[in-house]
Order: sequence, then structure tokens, then C-alpha cells
Amino acid sequence: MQIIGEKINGTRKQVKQAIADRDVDFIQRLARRQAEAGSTWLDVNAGTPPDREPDDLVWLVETVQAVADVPLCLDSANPQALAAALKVVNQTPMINSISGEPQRLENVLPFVVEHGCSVIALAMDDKGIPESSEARLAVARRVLEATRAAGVPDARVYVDALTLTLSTDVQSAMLFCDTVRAVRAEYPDVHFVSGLSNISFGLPARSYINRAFLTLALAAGLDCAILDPLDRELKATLLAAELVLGRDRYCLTYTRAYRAGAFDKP
Ligand code: THG
Repeated sequence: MQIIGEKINGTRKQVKQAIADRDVDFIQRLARRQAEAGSTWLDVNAGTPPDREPDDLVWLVETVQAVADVPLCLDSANPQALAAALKVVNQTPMINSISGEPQRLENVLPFVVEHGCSVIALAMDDKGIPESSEARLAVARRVLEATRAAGVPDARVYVDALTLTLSTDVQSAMLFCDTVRAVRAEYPDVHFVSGLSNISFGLPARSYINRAFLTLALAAGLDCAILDPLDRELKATLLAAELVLGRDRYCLTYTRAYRAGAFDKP
């Protein structure tokens, strides 16, 4: 299971302020703590207007990689910001994201090829997020046709089947899981990722919903998640679910994490 630490995101109030103030300590603390908590990747999202985003993303990348020895997940739809960030990364990053939108394929896929990056592929296109798993599969097929044609191995593609909040579509999580199963049947080598927390937007006590969704999504084939790696209950849920799904040989990952104090007895 791969974890993308989500906390360095300029849509969060404190991070937005830290970017505006060039507060190195604040960002580096988030980077260090998420890396120590076992993040495979650290998401960096400046969340600033397009004219400022290249400078802000470069500053974030340089600030984070000075203290954290994990590759970055460059979270931007802006080709100028991605190009600038790719010039300064120390380790091959993940690009978040491409989609079935022809513009994004045309502008961003060349970076994936040139830099040998991994890439998140959203199951949506210029018409929006399809309403059925068949239609999301159709979008994924088009994106994977493009990545394959460009020579990108399926194992470097992370499909994000996307979730609307359950408060507007109560079938949203099941649609996500159906989409993962459908894509997995045709593309056994691709990875599956989700930004978990969207699923519970607008609902109370969101953490229970996020945990239930994580468990079911793991059963469907999710093997990467954008989440808060400092959330100990979520970490416990993740490790317990992987164990129950038979993916933790000899229960070693779970028991070692427990002994190391990664989570507490309930
Ligand atoms: N898919 C892909 N990329 C993504 C998302 C996705 N990138 C952005 C987002 N979704 C995932 N990242 C975050 C980062 C921070 C928070 C949630 C998702 C977060 N949310 C707080 C909460 O949920 O309570 C509120 C904000 C705050 O703390 O200020 O922290 O789906 N490919």
C-alpha cells in the first residue's frame, strides 16, 4: 500500500498563509512529520492563481525536499507550474494529474514521458465525471491508450476513479469500487488511488465514513491513497483492513506497527 501525504495543500488555510509568508519552518515541519509517519510520496499543491503557481510550487518543492527524503506528488493541472517544478525535483515525482481531457493529455503527458514519472489519471474528461462505472471505464481506456502509445508502462499509471460526496449521491462509493474492479479486470498492472476525504464532504463525523470507504475501496483493489498520514485511527484502519484482506503475510506489518506505537488500543 502506498500513501501520499496530503497535508501540504494550499487550499488549507494555514498552508495558504505559510506559502504567502514563505514560512519555511511551517512547511518543513509538515514535510518531516508526514515522511516520518511512513508516506511513500508527499503531495504538494500550491493552490494559488495560475500566474503565481509556478513560483509557489517551486518554492514548496525546494522547501520540502530539503528535509524529506521521499518523492513528491506534484498536484497541479497547470503545465507551467509542472514544468517549473520538474526542473527542481531531486527524485522522480508523480504527476497529479492527467485525465481524458485532450488538453491535459496533450500538455502534461509529454512531461510524464520526458521525466519517467508516475502519473495519476482521473476517470473524467472535458464532459465531466461520468455517472456510470462503464462510462468511467471508457474514459480510463482512452487515457491508457494514450499513455501506452506514449510508451508509459501501465504500472506507472495510478487511476483515480473519483468520488462525489455521499451527501449528493449515496451510490458514490459503490460506483467508485465498481469502476476500480472494472478497470482492474482489463489493466491488471495499473495502480488505483483515491483522495479519500471527498466521500464524506458535508456529513458529520466524517472520519468514520472515510474509514468505512477506505476499507471497501481496499477490498476493490485500491493500493494507494491520498490521506492524512498523521491520523493514527486511519492508519490503524488501513493496516487492519490489509491484514483482514490477506495482504499482510504473517500479520507482520500490523503487529510491527502496533509495537512501534503507530496506533493505540481502542
Ligand atoms: N484526487 C487526486 N488529487 C487530489 C484529490 C483527489 N488532490 C487534492 C485532494 N483530492 C486530496 N488532498 C486533500 C488535502 C487536504 C485535505 C483533504 C484532501 C484536508 N481536508 C480537511 C478535512 O477534510 O477536514 C479540511 C481542510 C483543512 O484542514 O483546512 O485537510 O481526490 N488525484
